[in-house]
Amino acid sequence: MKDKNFFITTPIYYPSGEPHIGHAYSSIIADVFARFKRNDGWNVHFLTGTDEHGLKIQKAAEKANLDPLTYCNNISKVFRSLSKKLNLSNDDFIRTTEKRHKVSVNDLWQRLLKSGDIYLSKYKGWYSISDEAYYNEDEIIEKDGKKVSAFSGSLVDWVEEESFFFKLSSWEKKLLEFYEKNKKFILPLSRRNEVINFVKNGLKDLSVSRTSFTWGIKVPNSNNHVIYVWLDALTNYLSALNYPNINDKLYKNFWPASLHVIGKDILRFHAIYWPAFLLAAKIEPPKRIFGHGWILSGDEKMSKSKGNILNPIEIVNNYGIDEIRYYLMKEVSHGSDGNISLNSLENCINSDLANNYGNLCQRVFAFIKNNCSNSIKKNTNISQSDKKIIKQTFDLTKNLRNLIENQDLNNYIKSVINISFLTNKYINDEEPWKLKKDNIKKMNNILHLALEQIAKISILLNPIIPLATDKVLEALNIKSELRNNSFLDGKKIIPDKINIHPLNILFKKIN
Ligand code: ME8
Repeated sequence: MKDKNFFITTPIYYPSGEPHIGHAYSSIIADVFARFKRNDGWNVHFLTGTDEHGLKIQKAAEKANLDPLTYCNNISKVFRSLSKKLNLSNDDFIRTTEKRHKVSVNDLWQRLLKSGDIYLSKYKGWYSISDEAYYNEDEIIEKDGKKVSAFSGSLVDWVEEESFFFKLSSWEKKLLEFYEKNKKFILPLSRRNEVINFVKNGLKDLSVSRTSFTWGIKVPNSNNHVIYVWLDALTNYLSALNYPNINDKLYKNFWPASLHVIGKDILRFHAIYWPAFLLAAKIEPPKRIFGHGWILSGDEKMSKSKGNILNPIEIVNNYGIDEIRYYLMKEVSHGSDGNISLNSLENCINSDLANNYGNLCQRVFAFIKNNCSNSIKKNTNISQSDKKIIKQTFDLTKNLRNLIENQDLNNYIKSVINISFLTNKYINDEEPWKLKKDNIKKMNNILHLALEQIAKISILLNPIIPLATDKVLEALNIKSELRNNSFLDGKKIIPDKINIHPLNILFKKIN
């Protein structure tokens, strides 16, 4: 069933230095969507990888005194191990130095040549090695006597060289029609407007090959040109599905991609160049580009060149992976930029994870262990306050799929953590500990409902904090194949009589 297939990607990372928290942020967002979709019964293919060609990498290799491939072999491994450290559930990790990728880029190039969209000329203009991007004259400013991109602040060099060009200018109208027809191709909407305005201002043809260095995929039938690293890199999304073999199962099931998660700094490449290349090659463009904001340190984007990097591995080692995943997904507003700090990370762990969700699980499991020998049986009488919390939970869950559909993770998490808050309040109000002597039936009902609530919250938080929620679902004796979102369609999760296992502390409070 083609409709139930979901292909989601992260950007492929430049292995030009150590990974930082911005990389982790892009990856975790994509991982949360991948996990939610799996829990929602979709056949998911989740891709990440490394972007290994171009001048930026060639220079980084020279600096490290290594040939580019050895250099990339080393650093690509670091990114691969980061994906483990972040508990990413990726199905594949692609490297642009792999053969499957080169075959794919070659084929795309030939198609663009055949369709008449590529011609040979000369490039004269600005280029930023750090962004691997060409900039127009009106996008350049002077800072401390140096020419930099007004957009990114990166240094630019003047370049004059023979180059193949892609006829981007001829795709202007068709791109605008495409955006109009696919209103949610770019989210959030502020980014969509940004892109549309840029295109309306006029597109120039794009230089898609370089001759002043060699580290890249060679232009077919040309000795001295290598393919522009962005045309090369974007194609990874096709290579991983075994394009150009369009009869391959992966390609058939998963192209067009459902969602490319990217940072706003690489929006132009994904939302303008990529659909233009694909339309020209007569390949269907992806369905959605989601451009998240930047993680800031002070007021600046965190990046290697600015030297203000938080190391994700250190943070994971100090605080735990679920903790950092939850914090980044809840507190950094996904559409806009967000400041992060260890102080607000600690506050978030304490208030939401330790005091709210963690406490809810702990108190209910401990009470059932101490008073009911780990076993609870529901009976039919249901009280007004039971009805109330069931209704509140239903109201908070009915829009969750829609929030995920629109990449609104912040509000998704707020709704789910609110259910946990309301469940804690329900227990406080119902005071099951007072019913131990006289009304064991009612006490059992309250605890049963509390467990059902915990199961729901745990399944809904599972994409964000997989380790902790798996422990809870395990302790609830819920088989892994039943840990899915079908309760959103009205299915019950736990049986009327349930035996549970003791649960250890999930989140330690930070003092
Ligand atoms: O752009 N805050 O790779 P990259 C949030 N190779 N996100 C950030 C960030 C920050 N401070 N810093 C970086 C590339 N990112 C290309 C991608 S895809 C065909 C090629 C995000 O390693 C950035 O926005 O420079 C991007 O989404 C990702 O990290 C990879 O950045």
